Amino acid sequence: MKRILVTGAAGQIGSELVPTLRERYGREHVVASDIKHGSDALTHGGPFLLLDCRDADALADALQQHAVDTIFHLAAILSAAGERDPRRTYDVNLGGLFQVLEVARENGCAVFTPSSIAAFGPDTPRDPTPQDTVQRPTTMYGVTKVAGELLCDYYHRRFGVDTRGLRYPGLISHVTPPGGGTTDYAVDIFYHALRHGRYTCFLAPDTQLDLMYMPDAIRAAIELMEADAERLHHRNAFNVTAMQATPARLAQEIRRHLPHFAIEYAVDPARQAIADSWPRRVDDRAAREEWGWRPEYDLERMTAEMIEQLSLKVGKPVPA
Ligand code: NAD
Ligand code: AKB
Repeated sequence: MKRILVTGAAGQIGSELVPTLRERYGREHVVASDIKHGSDALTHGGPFLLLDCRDADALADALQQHAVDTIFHLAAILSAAGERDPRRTYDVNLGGLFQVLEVARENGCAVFTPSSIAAFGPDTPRDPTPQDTVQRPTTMYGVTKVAGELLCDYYHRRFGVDTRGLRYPGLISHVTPPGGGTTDYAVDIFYHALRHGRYTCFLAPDTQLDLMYMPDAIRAAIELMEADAERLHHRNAFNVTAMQATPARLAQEIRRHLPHFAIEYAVDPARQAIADSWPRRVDDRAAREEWGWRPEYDLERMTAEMIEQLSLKVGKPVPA
């Protein structure tokens, strides 16, 4: 049975990953941690610690007290927030990962670390983006993601730490709002469609990016961590995707459910520049071949479920 520590557990991914892990491995076997309290379910549904991932002593205590053998390291600052405070982004994203890898090495833990489509840059082939290709990102977030992939490779090669990771695309979910990324529009659009019947998008209508619905993202992380290590060649940076969409295409899909939904555009040059430096579509064949990755949600299915779930949360759509 795995005993797990999740860092950054109160964020968009952690608030859904933790309940899934607790259901699978037992509630007492999954310790959620963050620098802030999350939902009641997260904080009271099993062990919870206030923990800064840069604090090596606190990390080591947590691993030893709870006999942890696996760390899901989610604590990070995302792309748009990262450009507002590059110094803190470097400190949390790389400083935190370094401490996590060190305590993992000392305590014999496996480590899951998400990378991102942000690990690519304007020199990368954009459609499709190969698994192994040029990585010269132009954001601090992207720089920390590439360096993080390399650090994880290093700890595996040099010290035998069982490090694994995915390059997630923009994630869409309805439990916890996203934490300051460039793909946040693809979540905001649903809240605004239901609450106000309209949305002003900060990316241009034809900006195509890879997206994924949260249940697929959670399943991918667990499947990768449970995969046969012998089969993993790209262990720390698997391209994964589920769908490609532009704001205009997503709006069109939402209109199938909410026919009066209107979208307008007020492009934010900073976030548009970030999106324009990322892939339009990644090639995820390595993940499919090495550990059997298959997404279950396409644009149509994800949109239907987001509207159904968010209607329960924010109320019925506004009348036309
Ligand atoms: P999020 O911003 O929603 O959550 C991150 C959490 O980390 C927050 O709850 C925050 O309080 C916590 N945190 C910040 N600094 C911390 C510190 N010093 N110590 C401990 N906790 C700290 O992010 P998320 O969307 O859940 O992302 C989790 C991981 O997945 C990150 O590595 C992110 O880069 C990656 N990722 C996310 C997406 C996405 O679309 N959500 C896409 C690609 C990759
Ligand atoms: C962001 O937009 O920063 C994240 C990501 C793709 O890493 N959603």
